[in-house]
Amino acid sequence: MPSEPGKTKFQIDLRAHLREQNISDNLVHLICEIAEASKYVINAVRTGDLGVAGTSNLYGEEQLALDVLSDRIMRKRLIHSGVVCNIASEEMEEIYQVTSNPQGMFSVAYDPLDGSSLVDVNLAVGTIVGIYQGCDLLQPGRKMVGAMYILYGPRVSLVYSIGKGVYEFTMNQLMEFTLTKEDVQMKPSGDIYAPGGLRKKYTEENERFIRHLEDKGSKLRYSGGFVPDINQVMMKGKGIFMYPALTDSPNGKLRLLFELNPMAYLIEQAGGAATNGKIPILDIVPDGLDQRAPVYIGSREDVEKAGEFLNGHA
Ligand code: AFP
Repeated sequence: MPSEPGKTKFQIDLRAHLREQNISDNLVHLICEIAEASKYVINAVRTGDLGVAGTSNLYGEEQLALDVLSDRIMRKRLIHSGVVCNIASEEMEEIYQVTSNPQGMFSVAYDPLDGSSLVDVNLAVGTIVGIYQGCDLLQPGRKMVGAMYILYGPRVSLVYSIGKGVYEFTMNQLMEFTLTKEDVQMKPSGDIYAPGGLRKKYTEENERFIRHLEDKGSKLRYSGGFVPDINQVMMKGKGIFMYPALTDSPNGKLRLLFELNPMAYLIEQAGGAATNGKIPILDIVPDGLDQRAPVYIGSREDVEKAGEFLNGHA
């Protein structure tokens, strides 16, 4: 990959890197706008009000002031990008149509501040984004033209893919995102497991799968934040995250459009896999914005093994 004169490829910033990827200027612009928005979100996370907003979201969950503020930051930036026609977020009741740009080239589904309930105990949180060509958001995730997340941890990192591998950028002291990892690749099998949901509500199949992971020597690594938990599995290059069906919630907890699709896209691009136990997450046809699905995501062989346990073949 050529880089700017006088710079090594690991000093290159996000915009310069994207310009080398042979994609449209509009997609470069959109990804950079989301990266810019994340700088305001991290500022809100670091200094904003930790209280509740007094409202609830599409799922009936109490919204925190930070959820609402992060959503406004993201939405405003997307509207003003000039290239987006439809926007949906975990914090919105319905699809937001950008009337000033009805012919926009892209639609965006995002979770502005995933794991927001962890900010008060100072754990890592993140923003998750899926990008679709055109104005239809209710498509299988495989139709996405790009996905990314921004992780607000001890450092701020941005991990993206446009279907040409996975790249990690890290925010430097000038608040620029510069390339820190290219072509992130996962190993076929790993020794980390991150299981969400109350264990006493696991089905027998999931219980047996967990015992299998423990017997093979996997270490428990679960923070309760989807972005840091996925980032760990992806950047260590091994392991599995799961949030299974529970006895009282057959579709688990995590949201297809706002959480699972973007992460499944990134993990597949890194050579991993993501399934709901039956089919790849990216092949699920969404029937609504609020759709949830069970998920097993990470190293390919570990995800396949989960499928064997769930379908009675192990
Ligand atoms: P919050 O945004 O309510 O903190 O939920 C975070 C989340 O959607 C996802 O980031 C985690 O992986 C998952 O929920 C954690 O759920 P449990 O608390 O049930 O483990």
